[in-house]
Amino acid sequence: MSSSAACIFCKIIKGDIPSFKVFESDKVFAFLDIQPLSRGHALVIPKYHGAKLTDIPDEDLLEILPVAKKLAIASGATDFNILQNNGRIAHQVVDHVHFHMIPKPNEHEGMGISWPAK
Ligand code: D5M
Repeated sequence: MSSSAACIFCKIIKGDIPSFKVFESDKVFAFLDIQPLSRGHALVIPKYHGAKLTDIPDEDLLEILPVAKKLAIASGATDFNILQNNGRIAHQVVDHVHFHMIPKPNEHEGMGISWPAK
């Protein structure tokens, strides 16, 4: 799979930069966000380099979204955001396609997070 030497997420996939991995399959990797907006905030990425959503074939996108859903369930939050930024104006900072899964627990809800997601 193609990788970019300069890409921080490619380095995470290779294990050159540490991460808290929460899921991995042949094509998809997921890890906790280093600047979490809530407890359990995770990033789901393809295991090859593609900068934007438009660089990823549909069949690969079909593998990524179910992982975000799986992590949302594993987070224990019934409310959550799935967020995906493309380009600087849209607030993309890391140029490797990633889906944010951001749990939004309410005050009455425990967060029974169990990583890694099964
Ligand atoms: O979001 C990029 C996200 O990537 C942002 O929430 C921080 C996160 N990030 C950056 N470096 C790391 C490392 N090393 N580990 C985990 N998370 C990281 P964007 O949608 O591009 O604005």
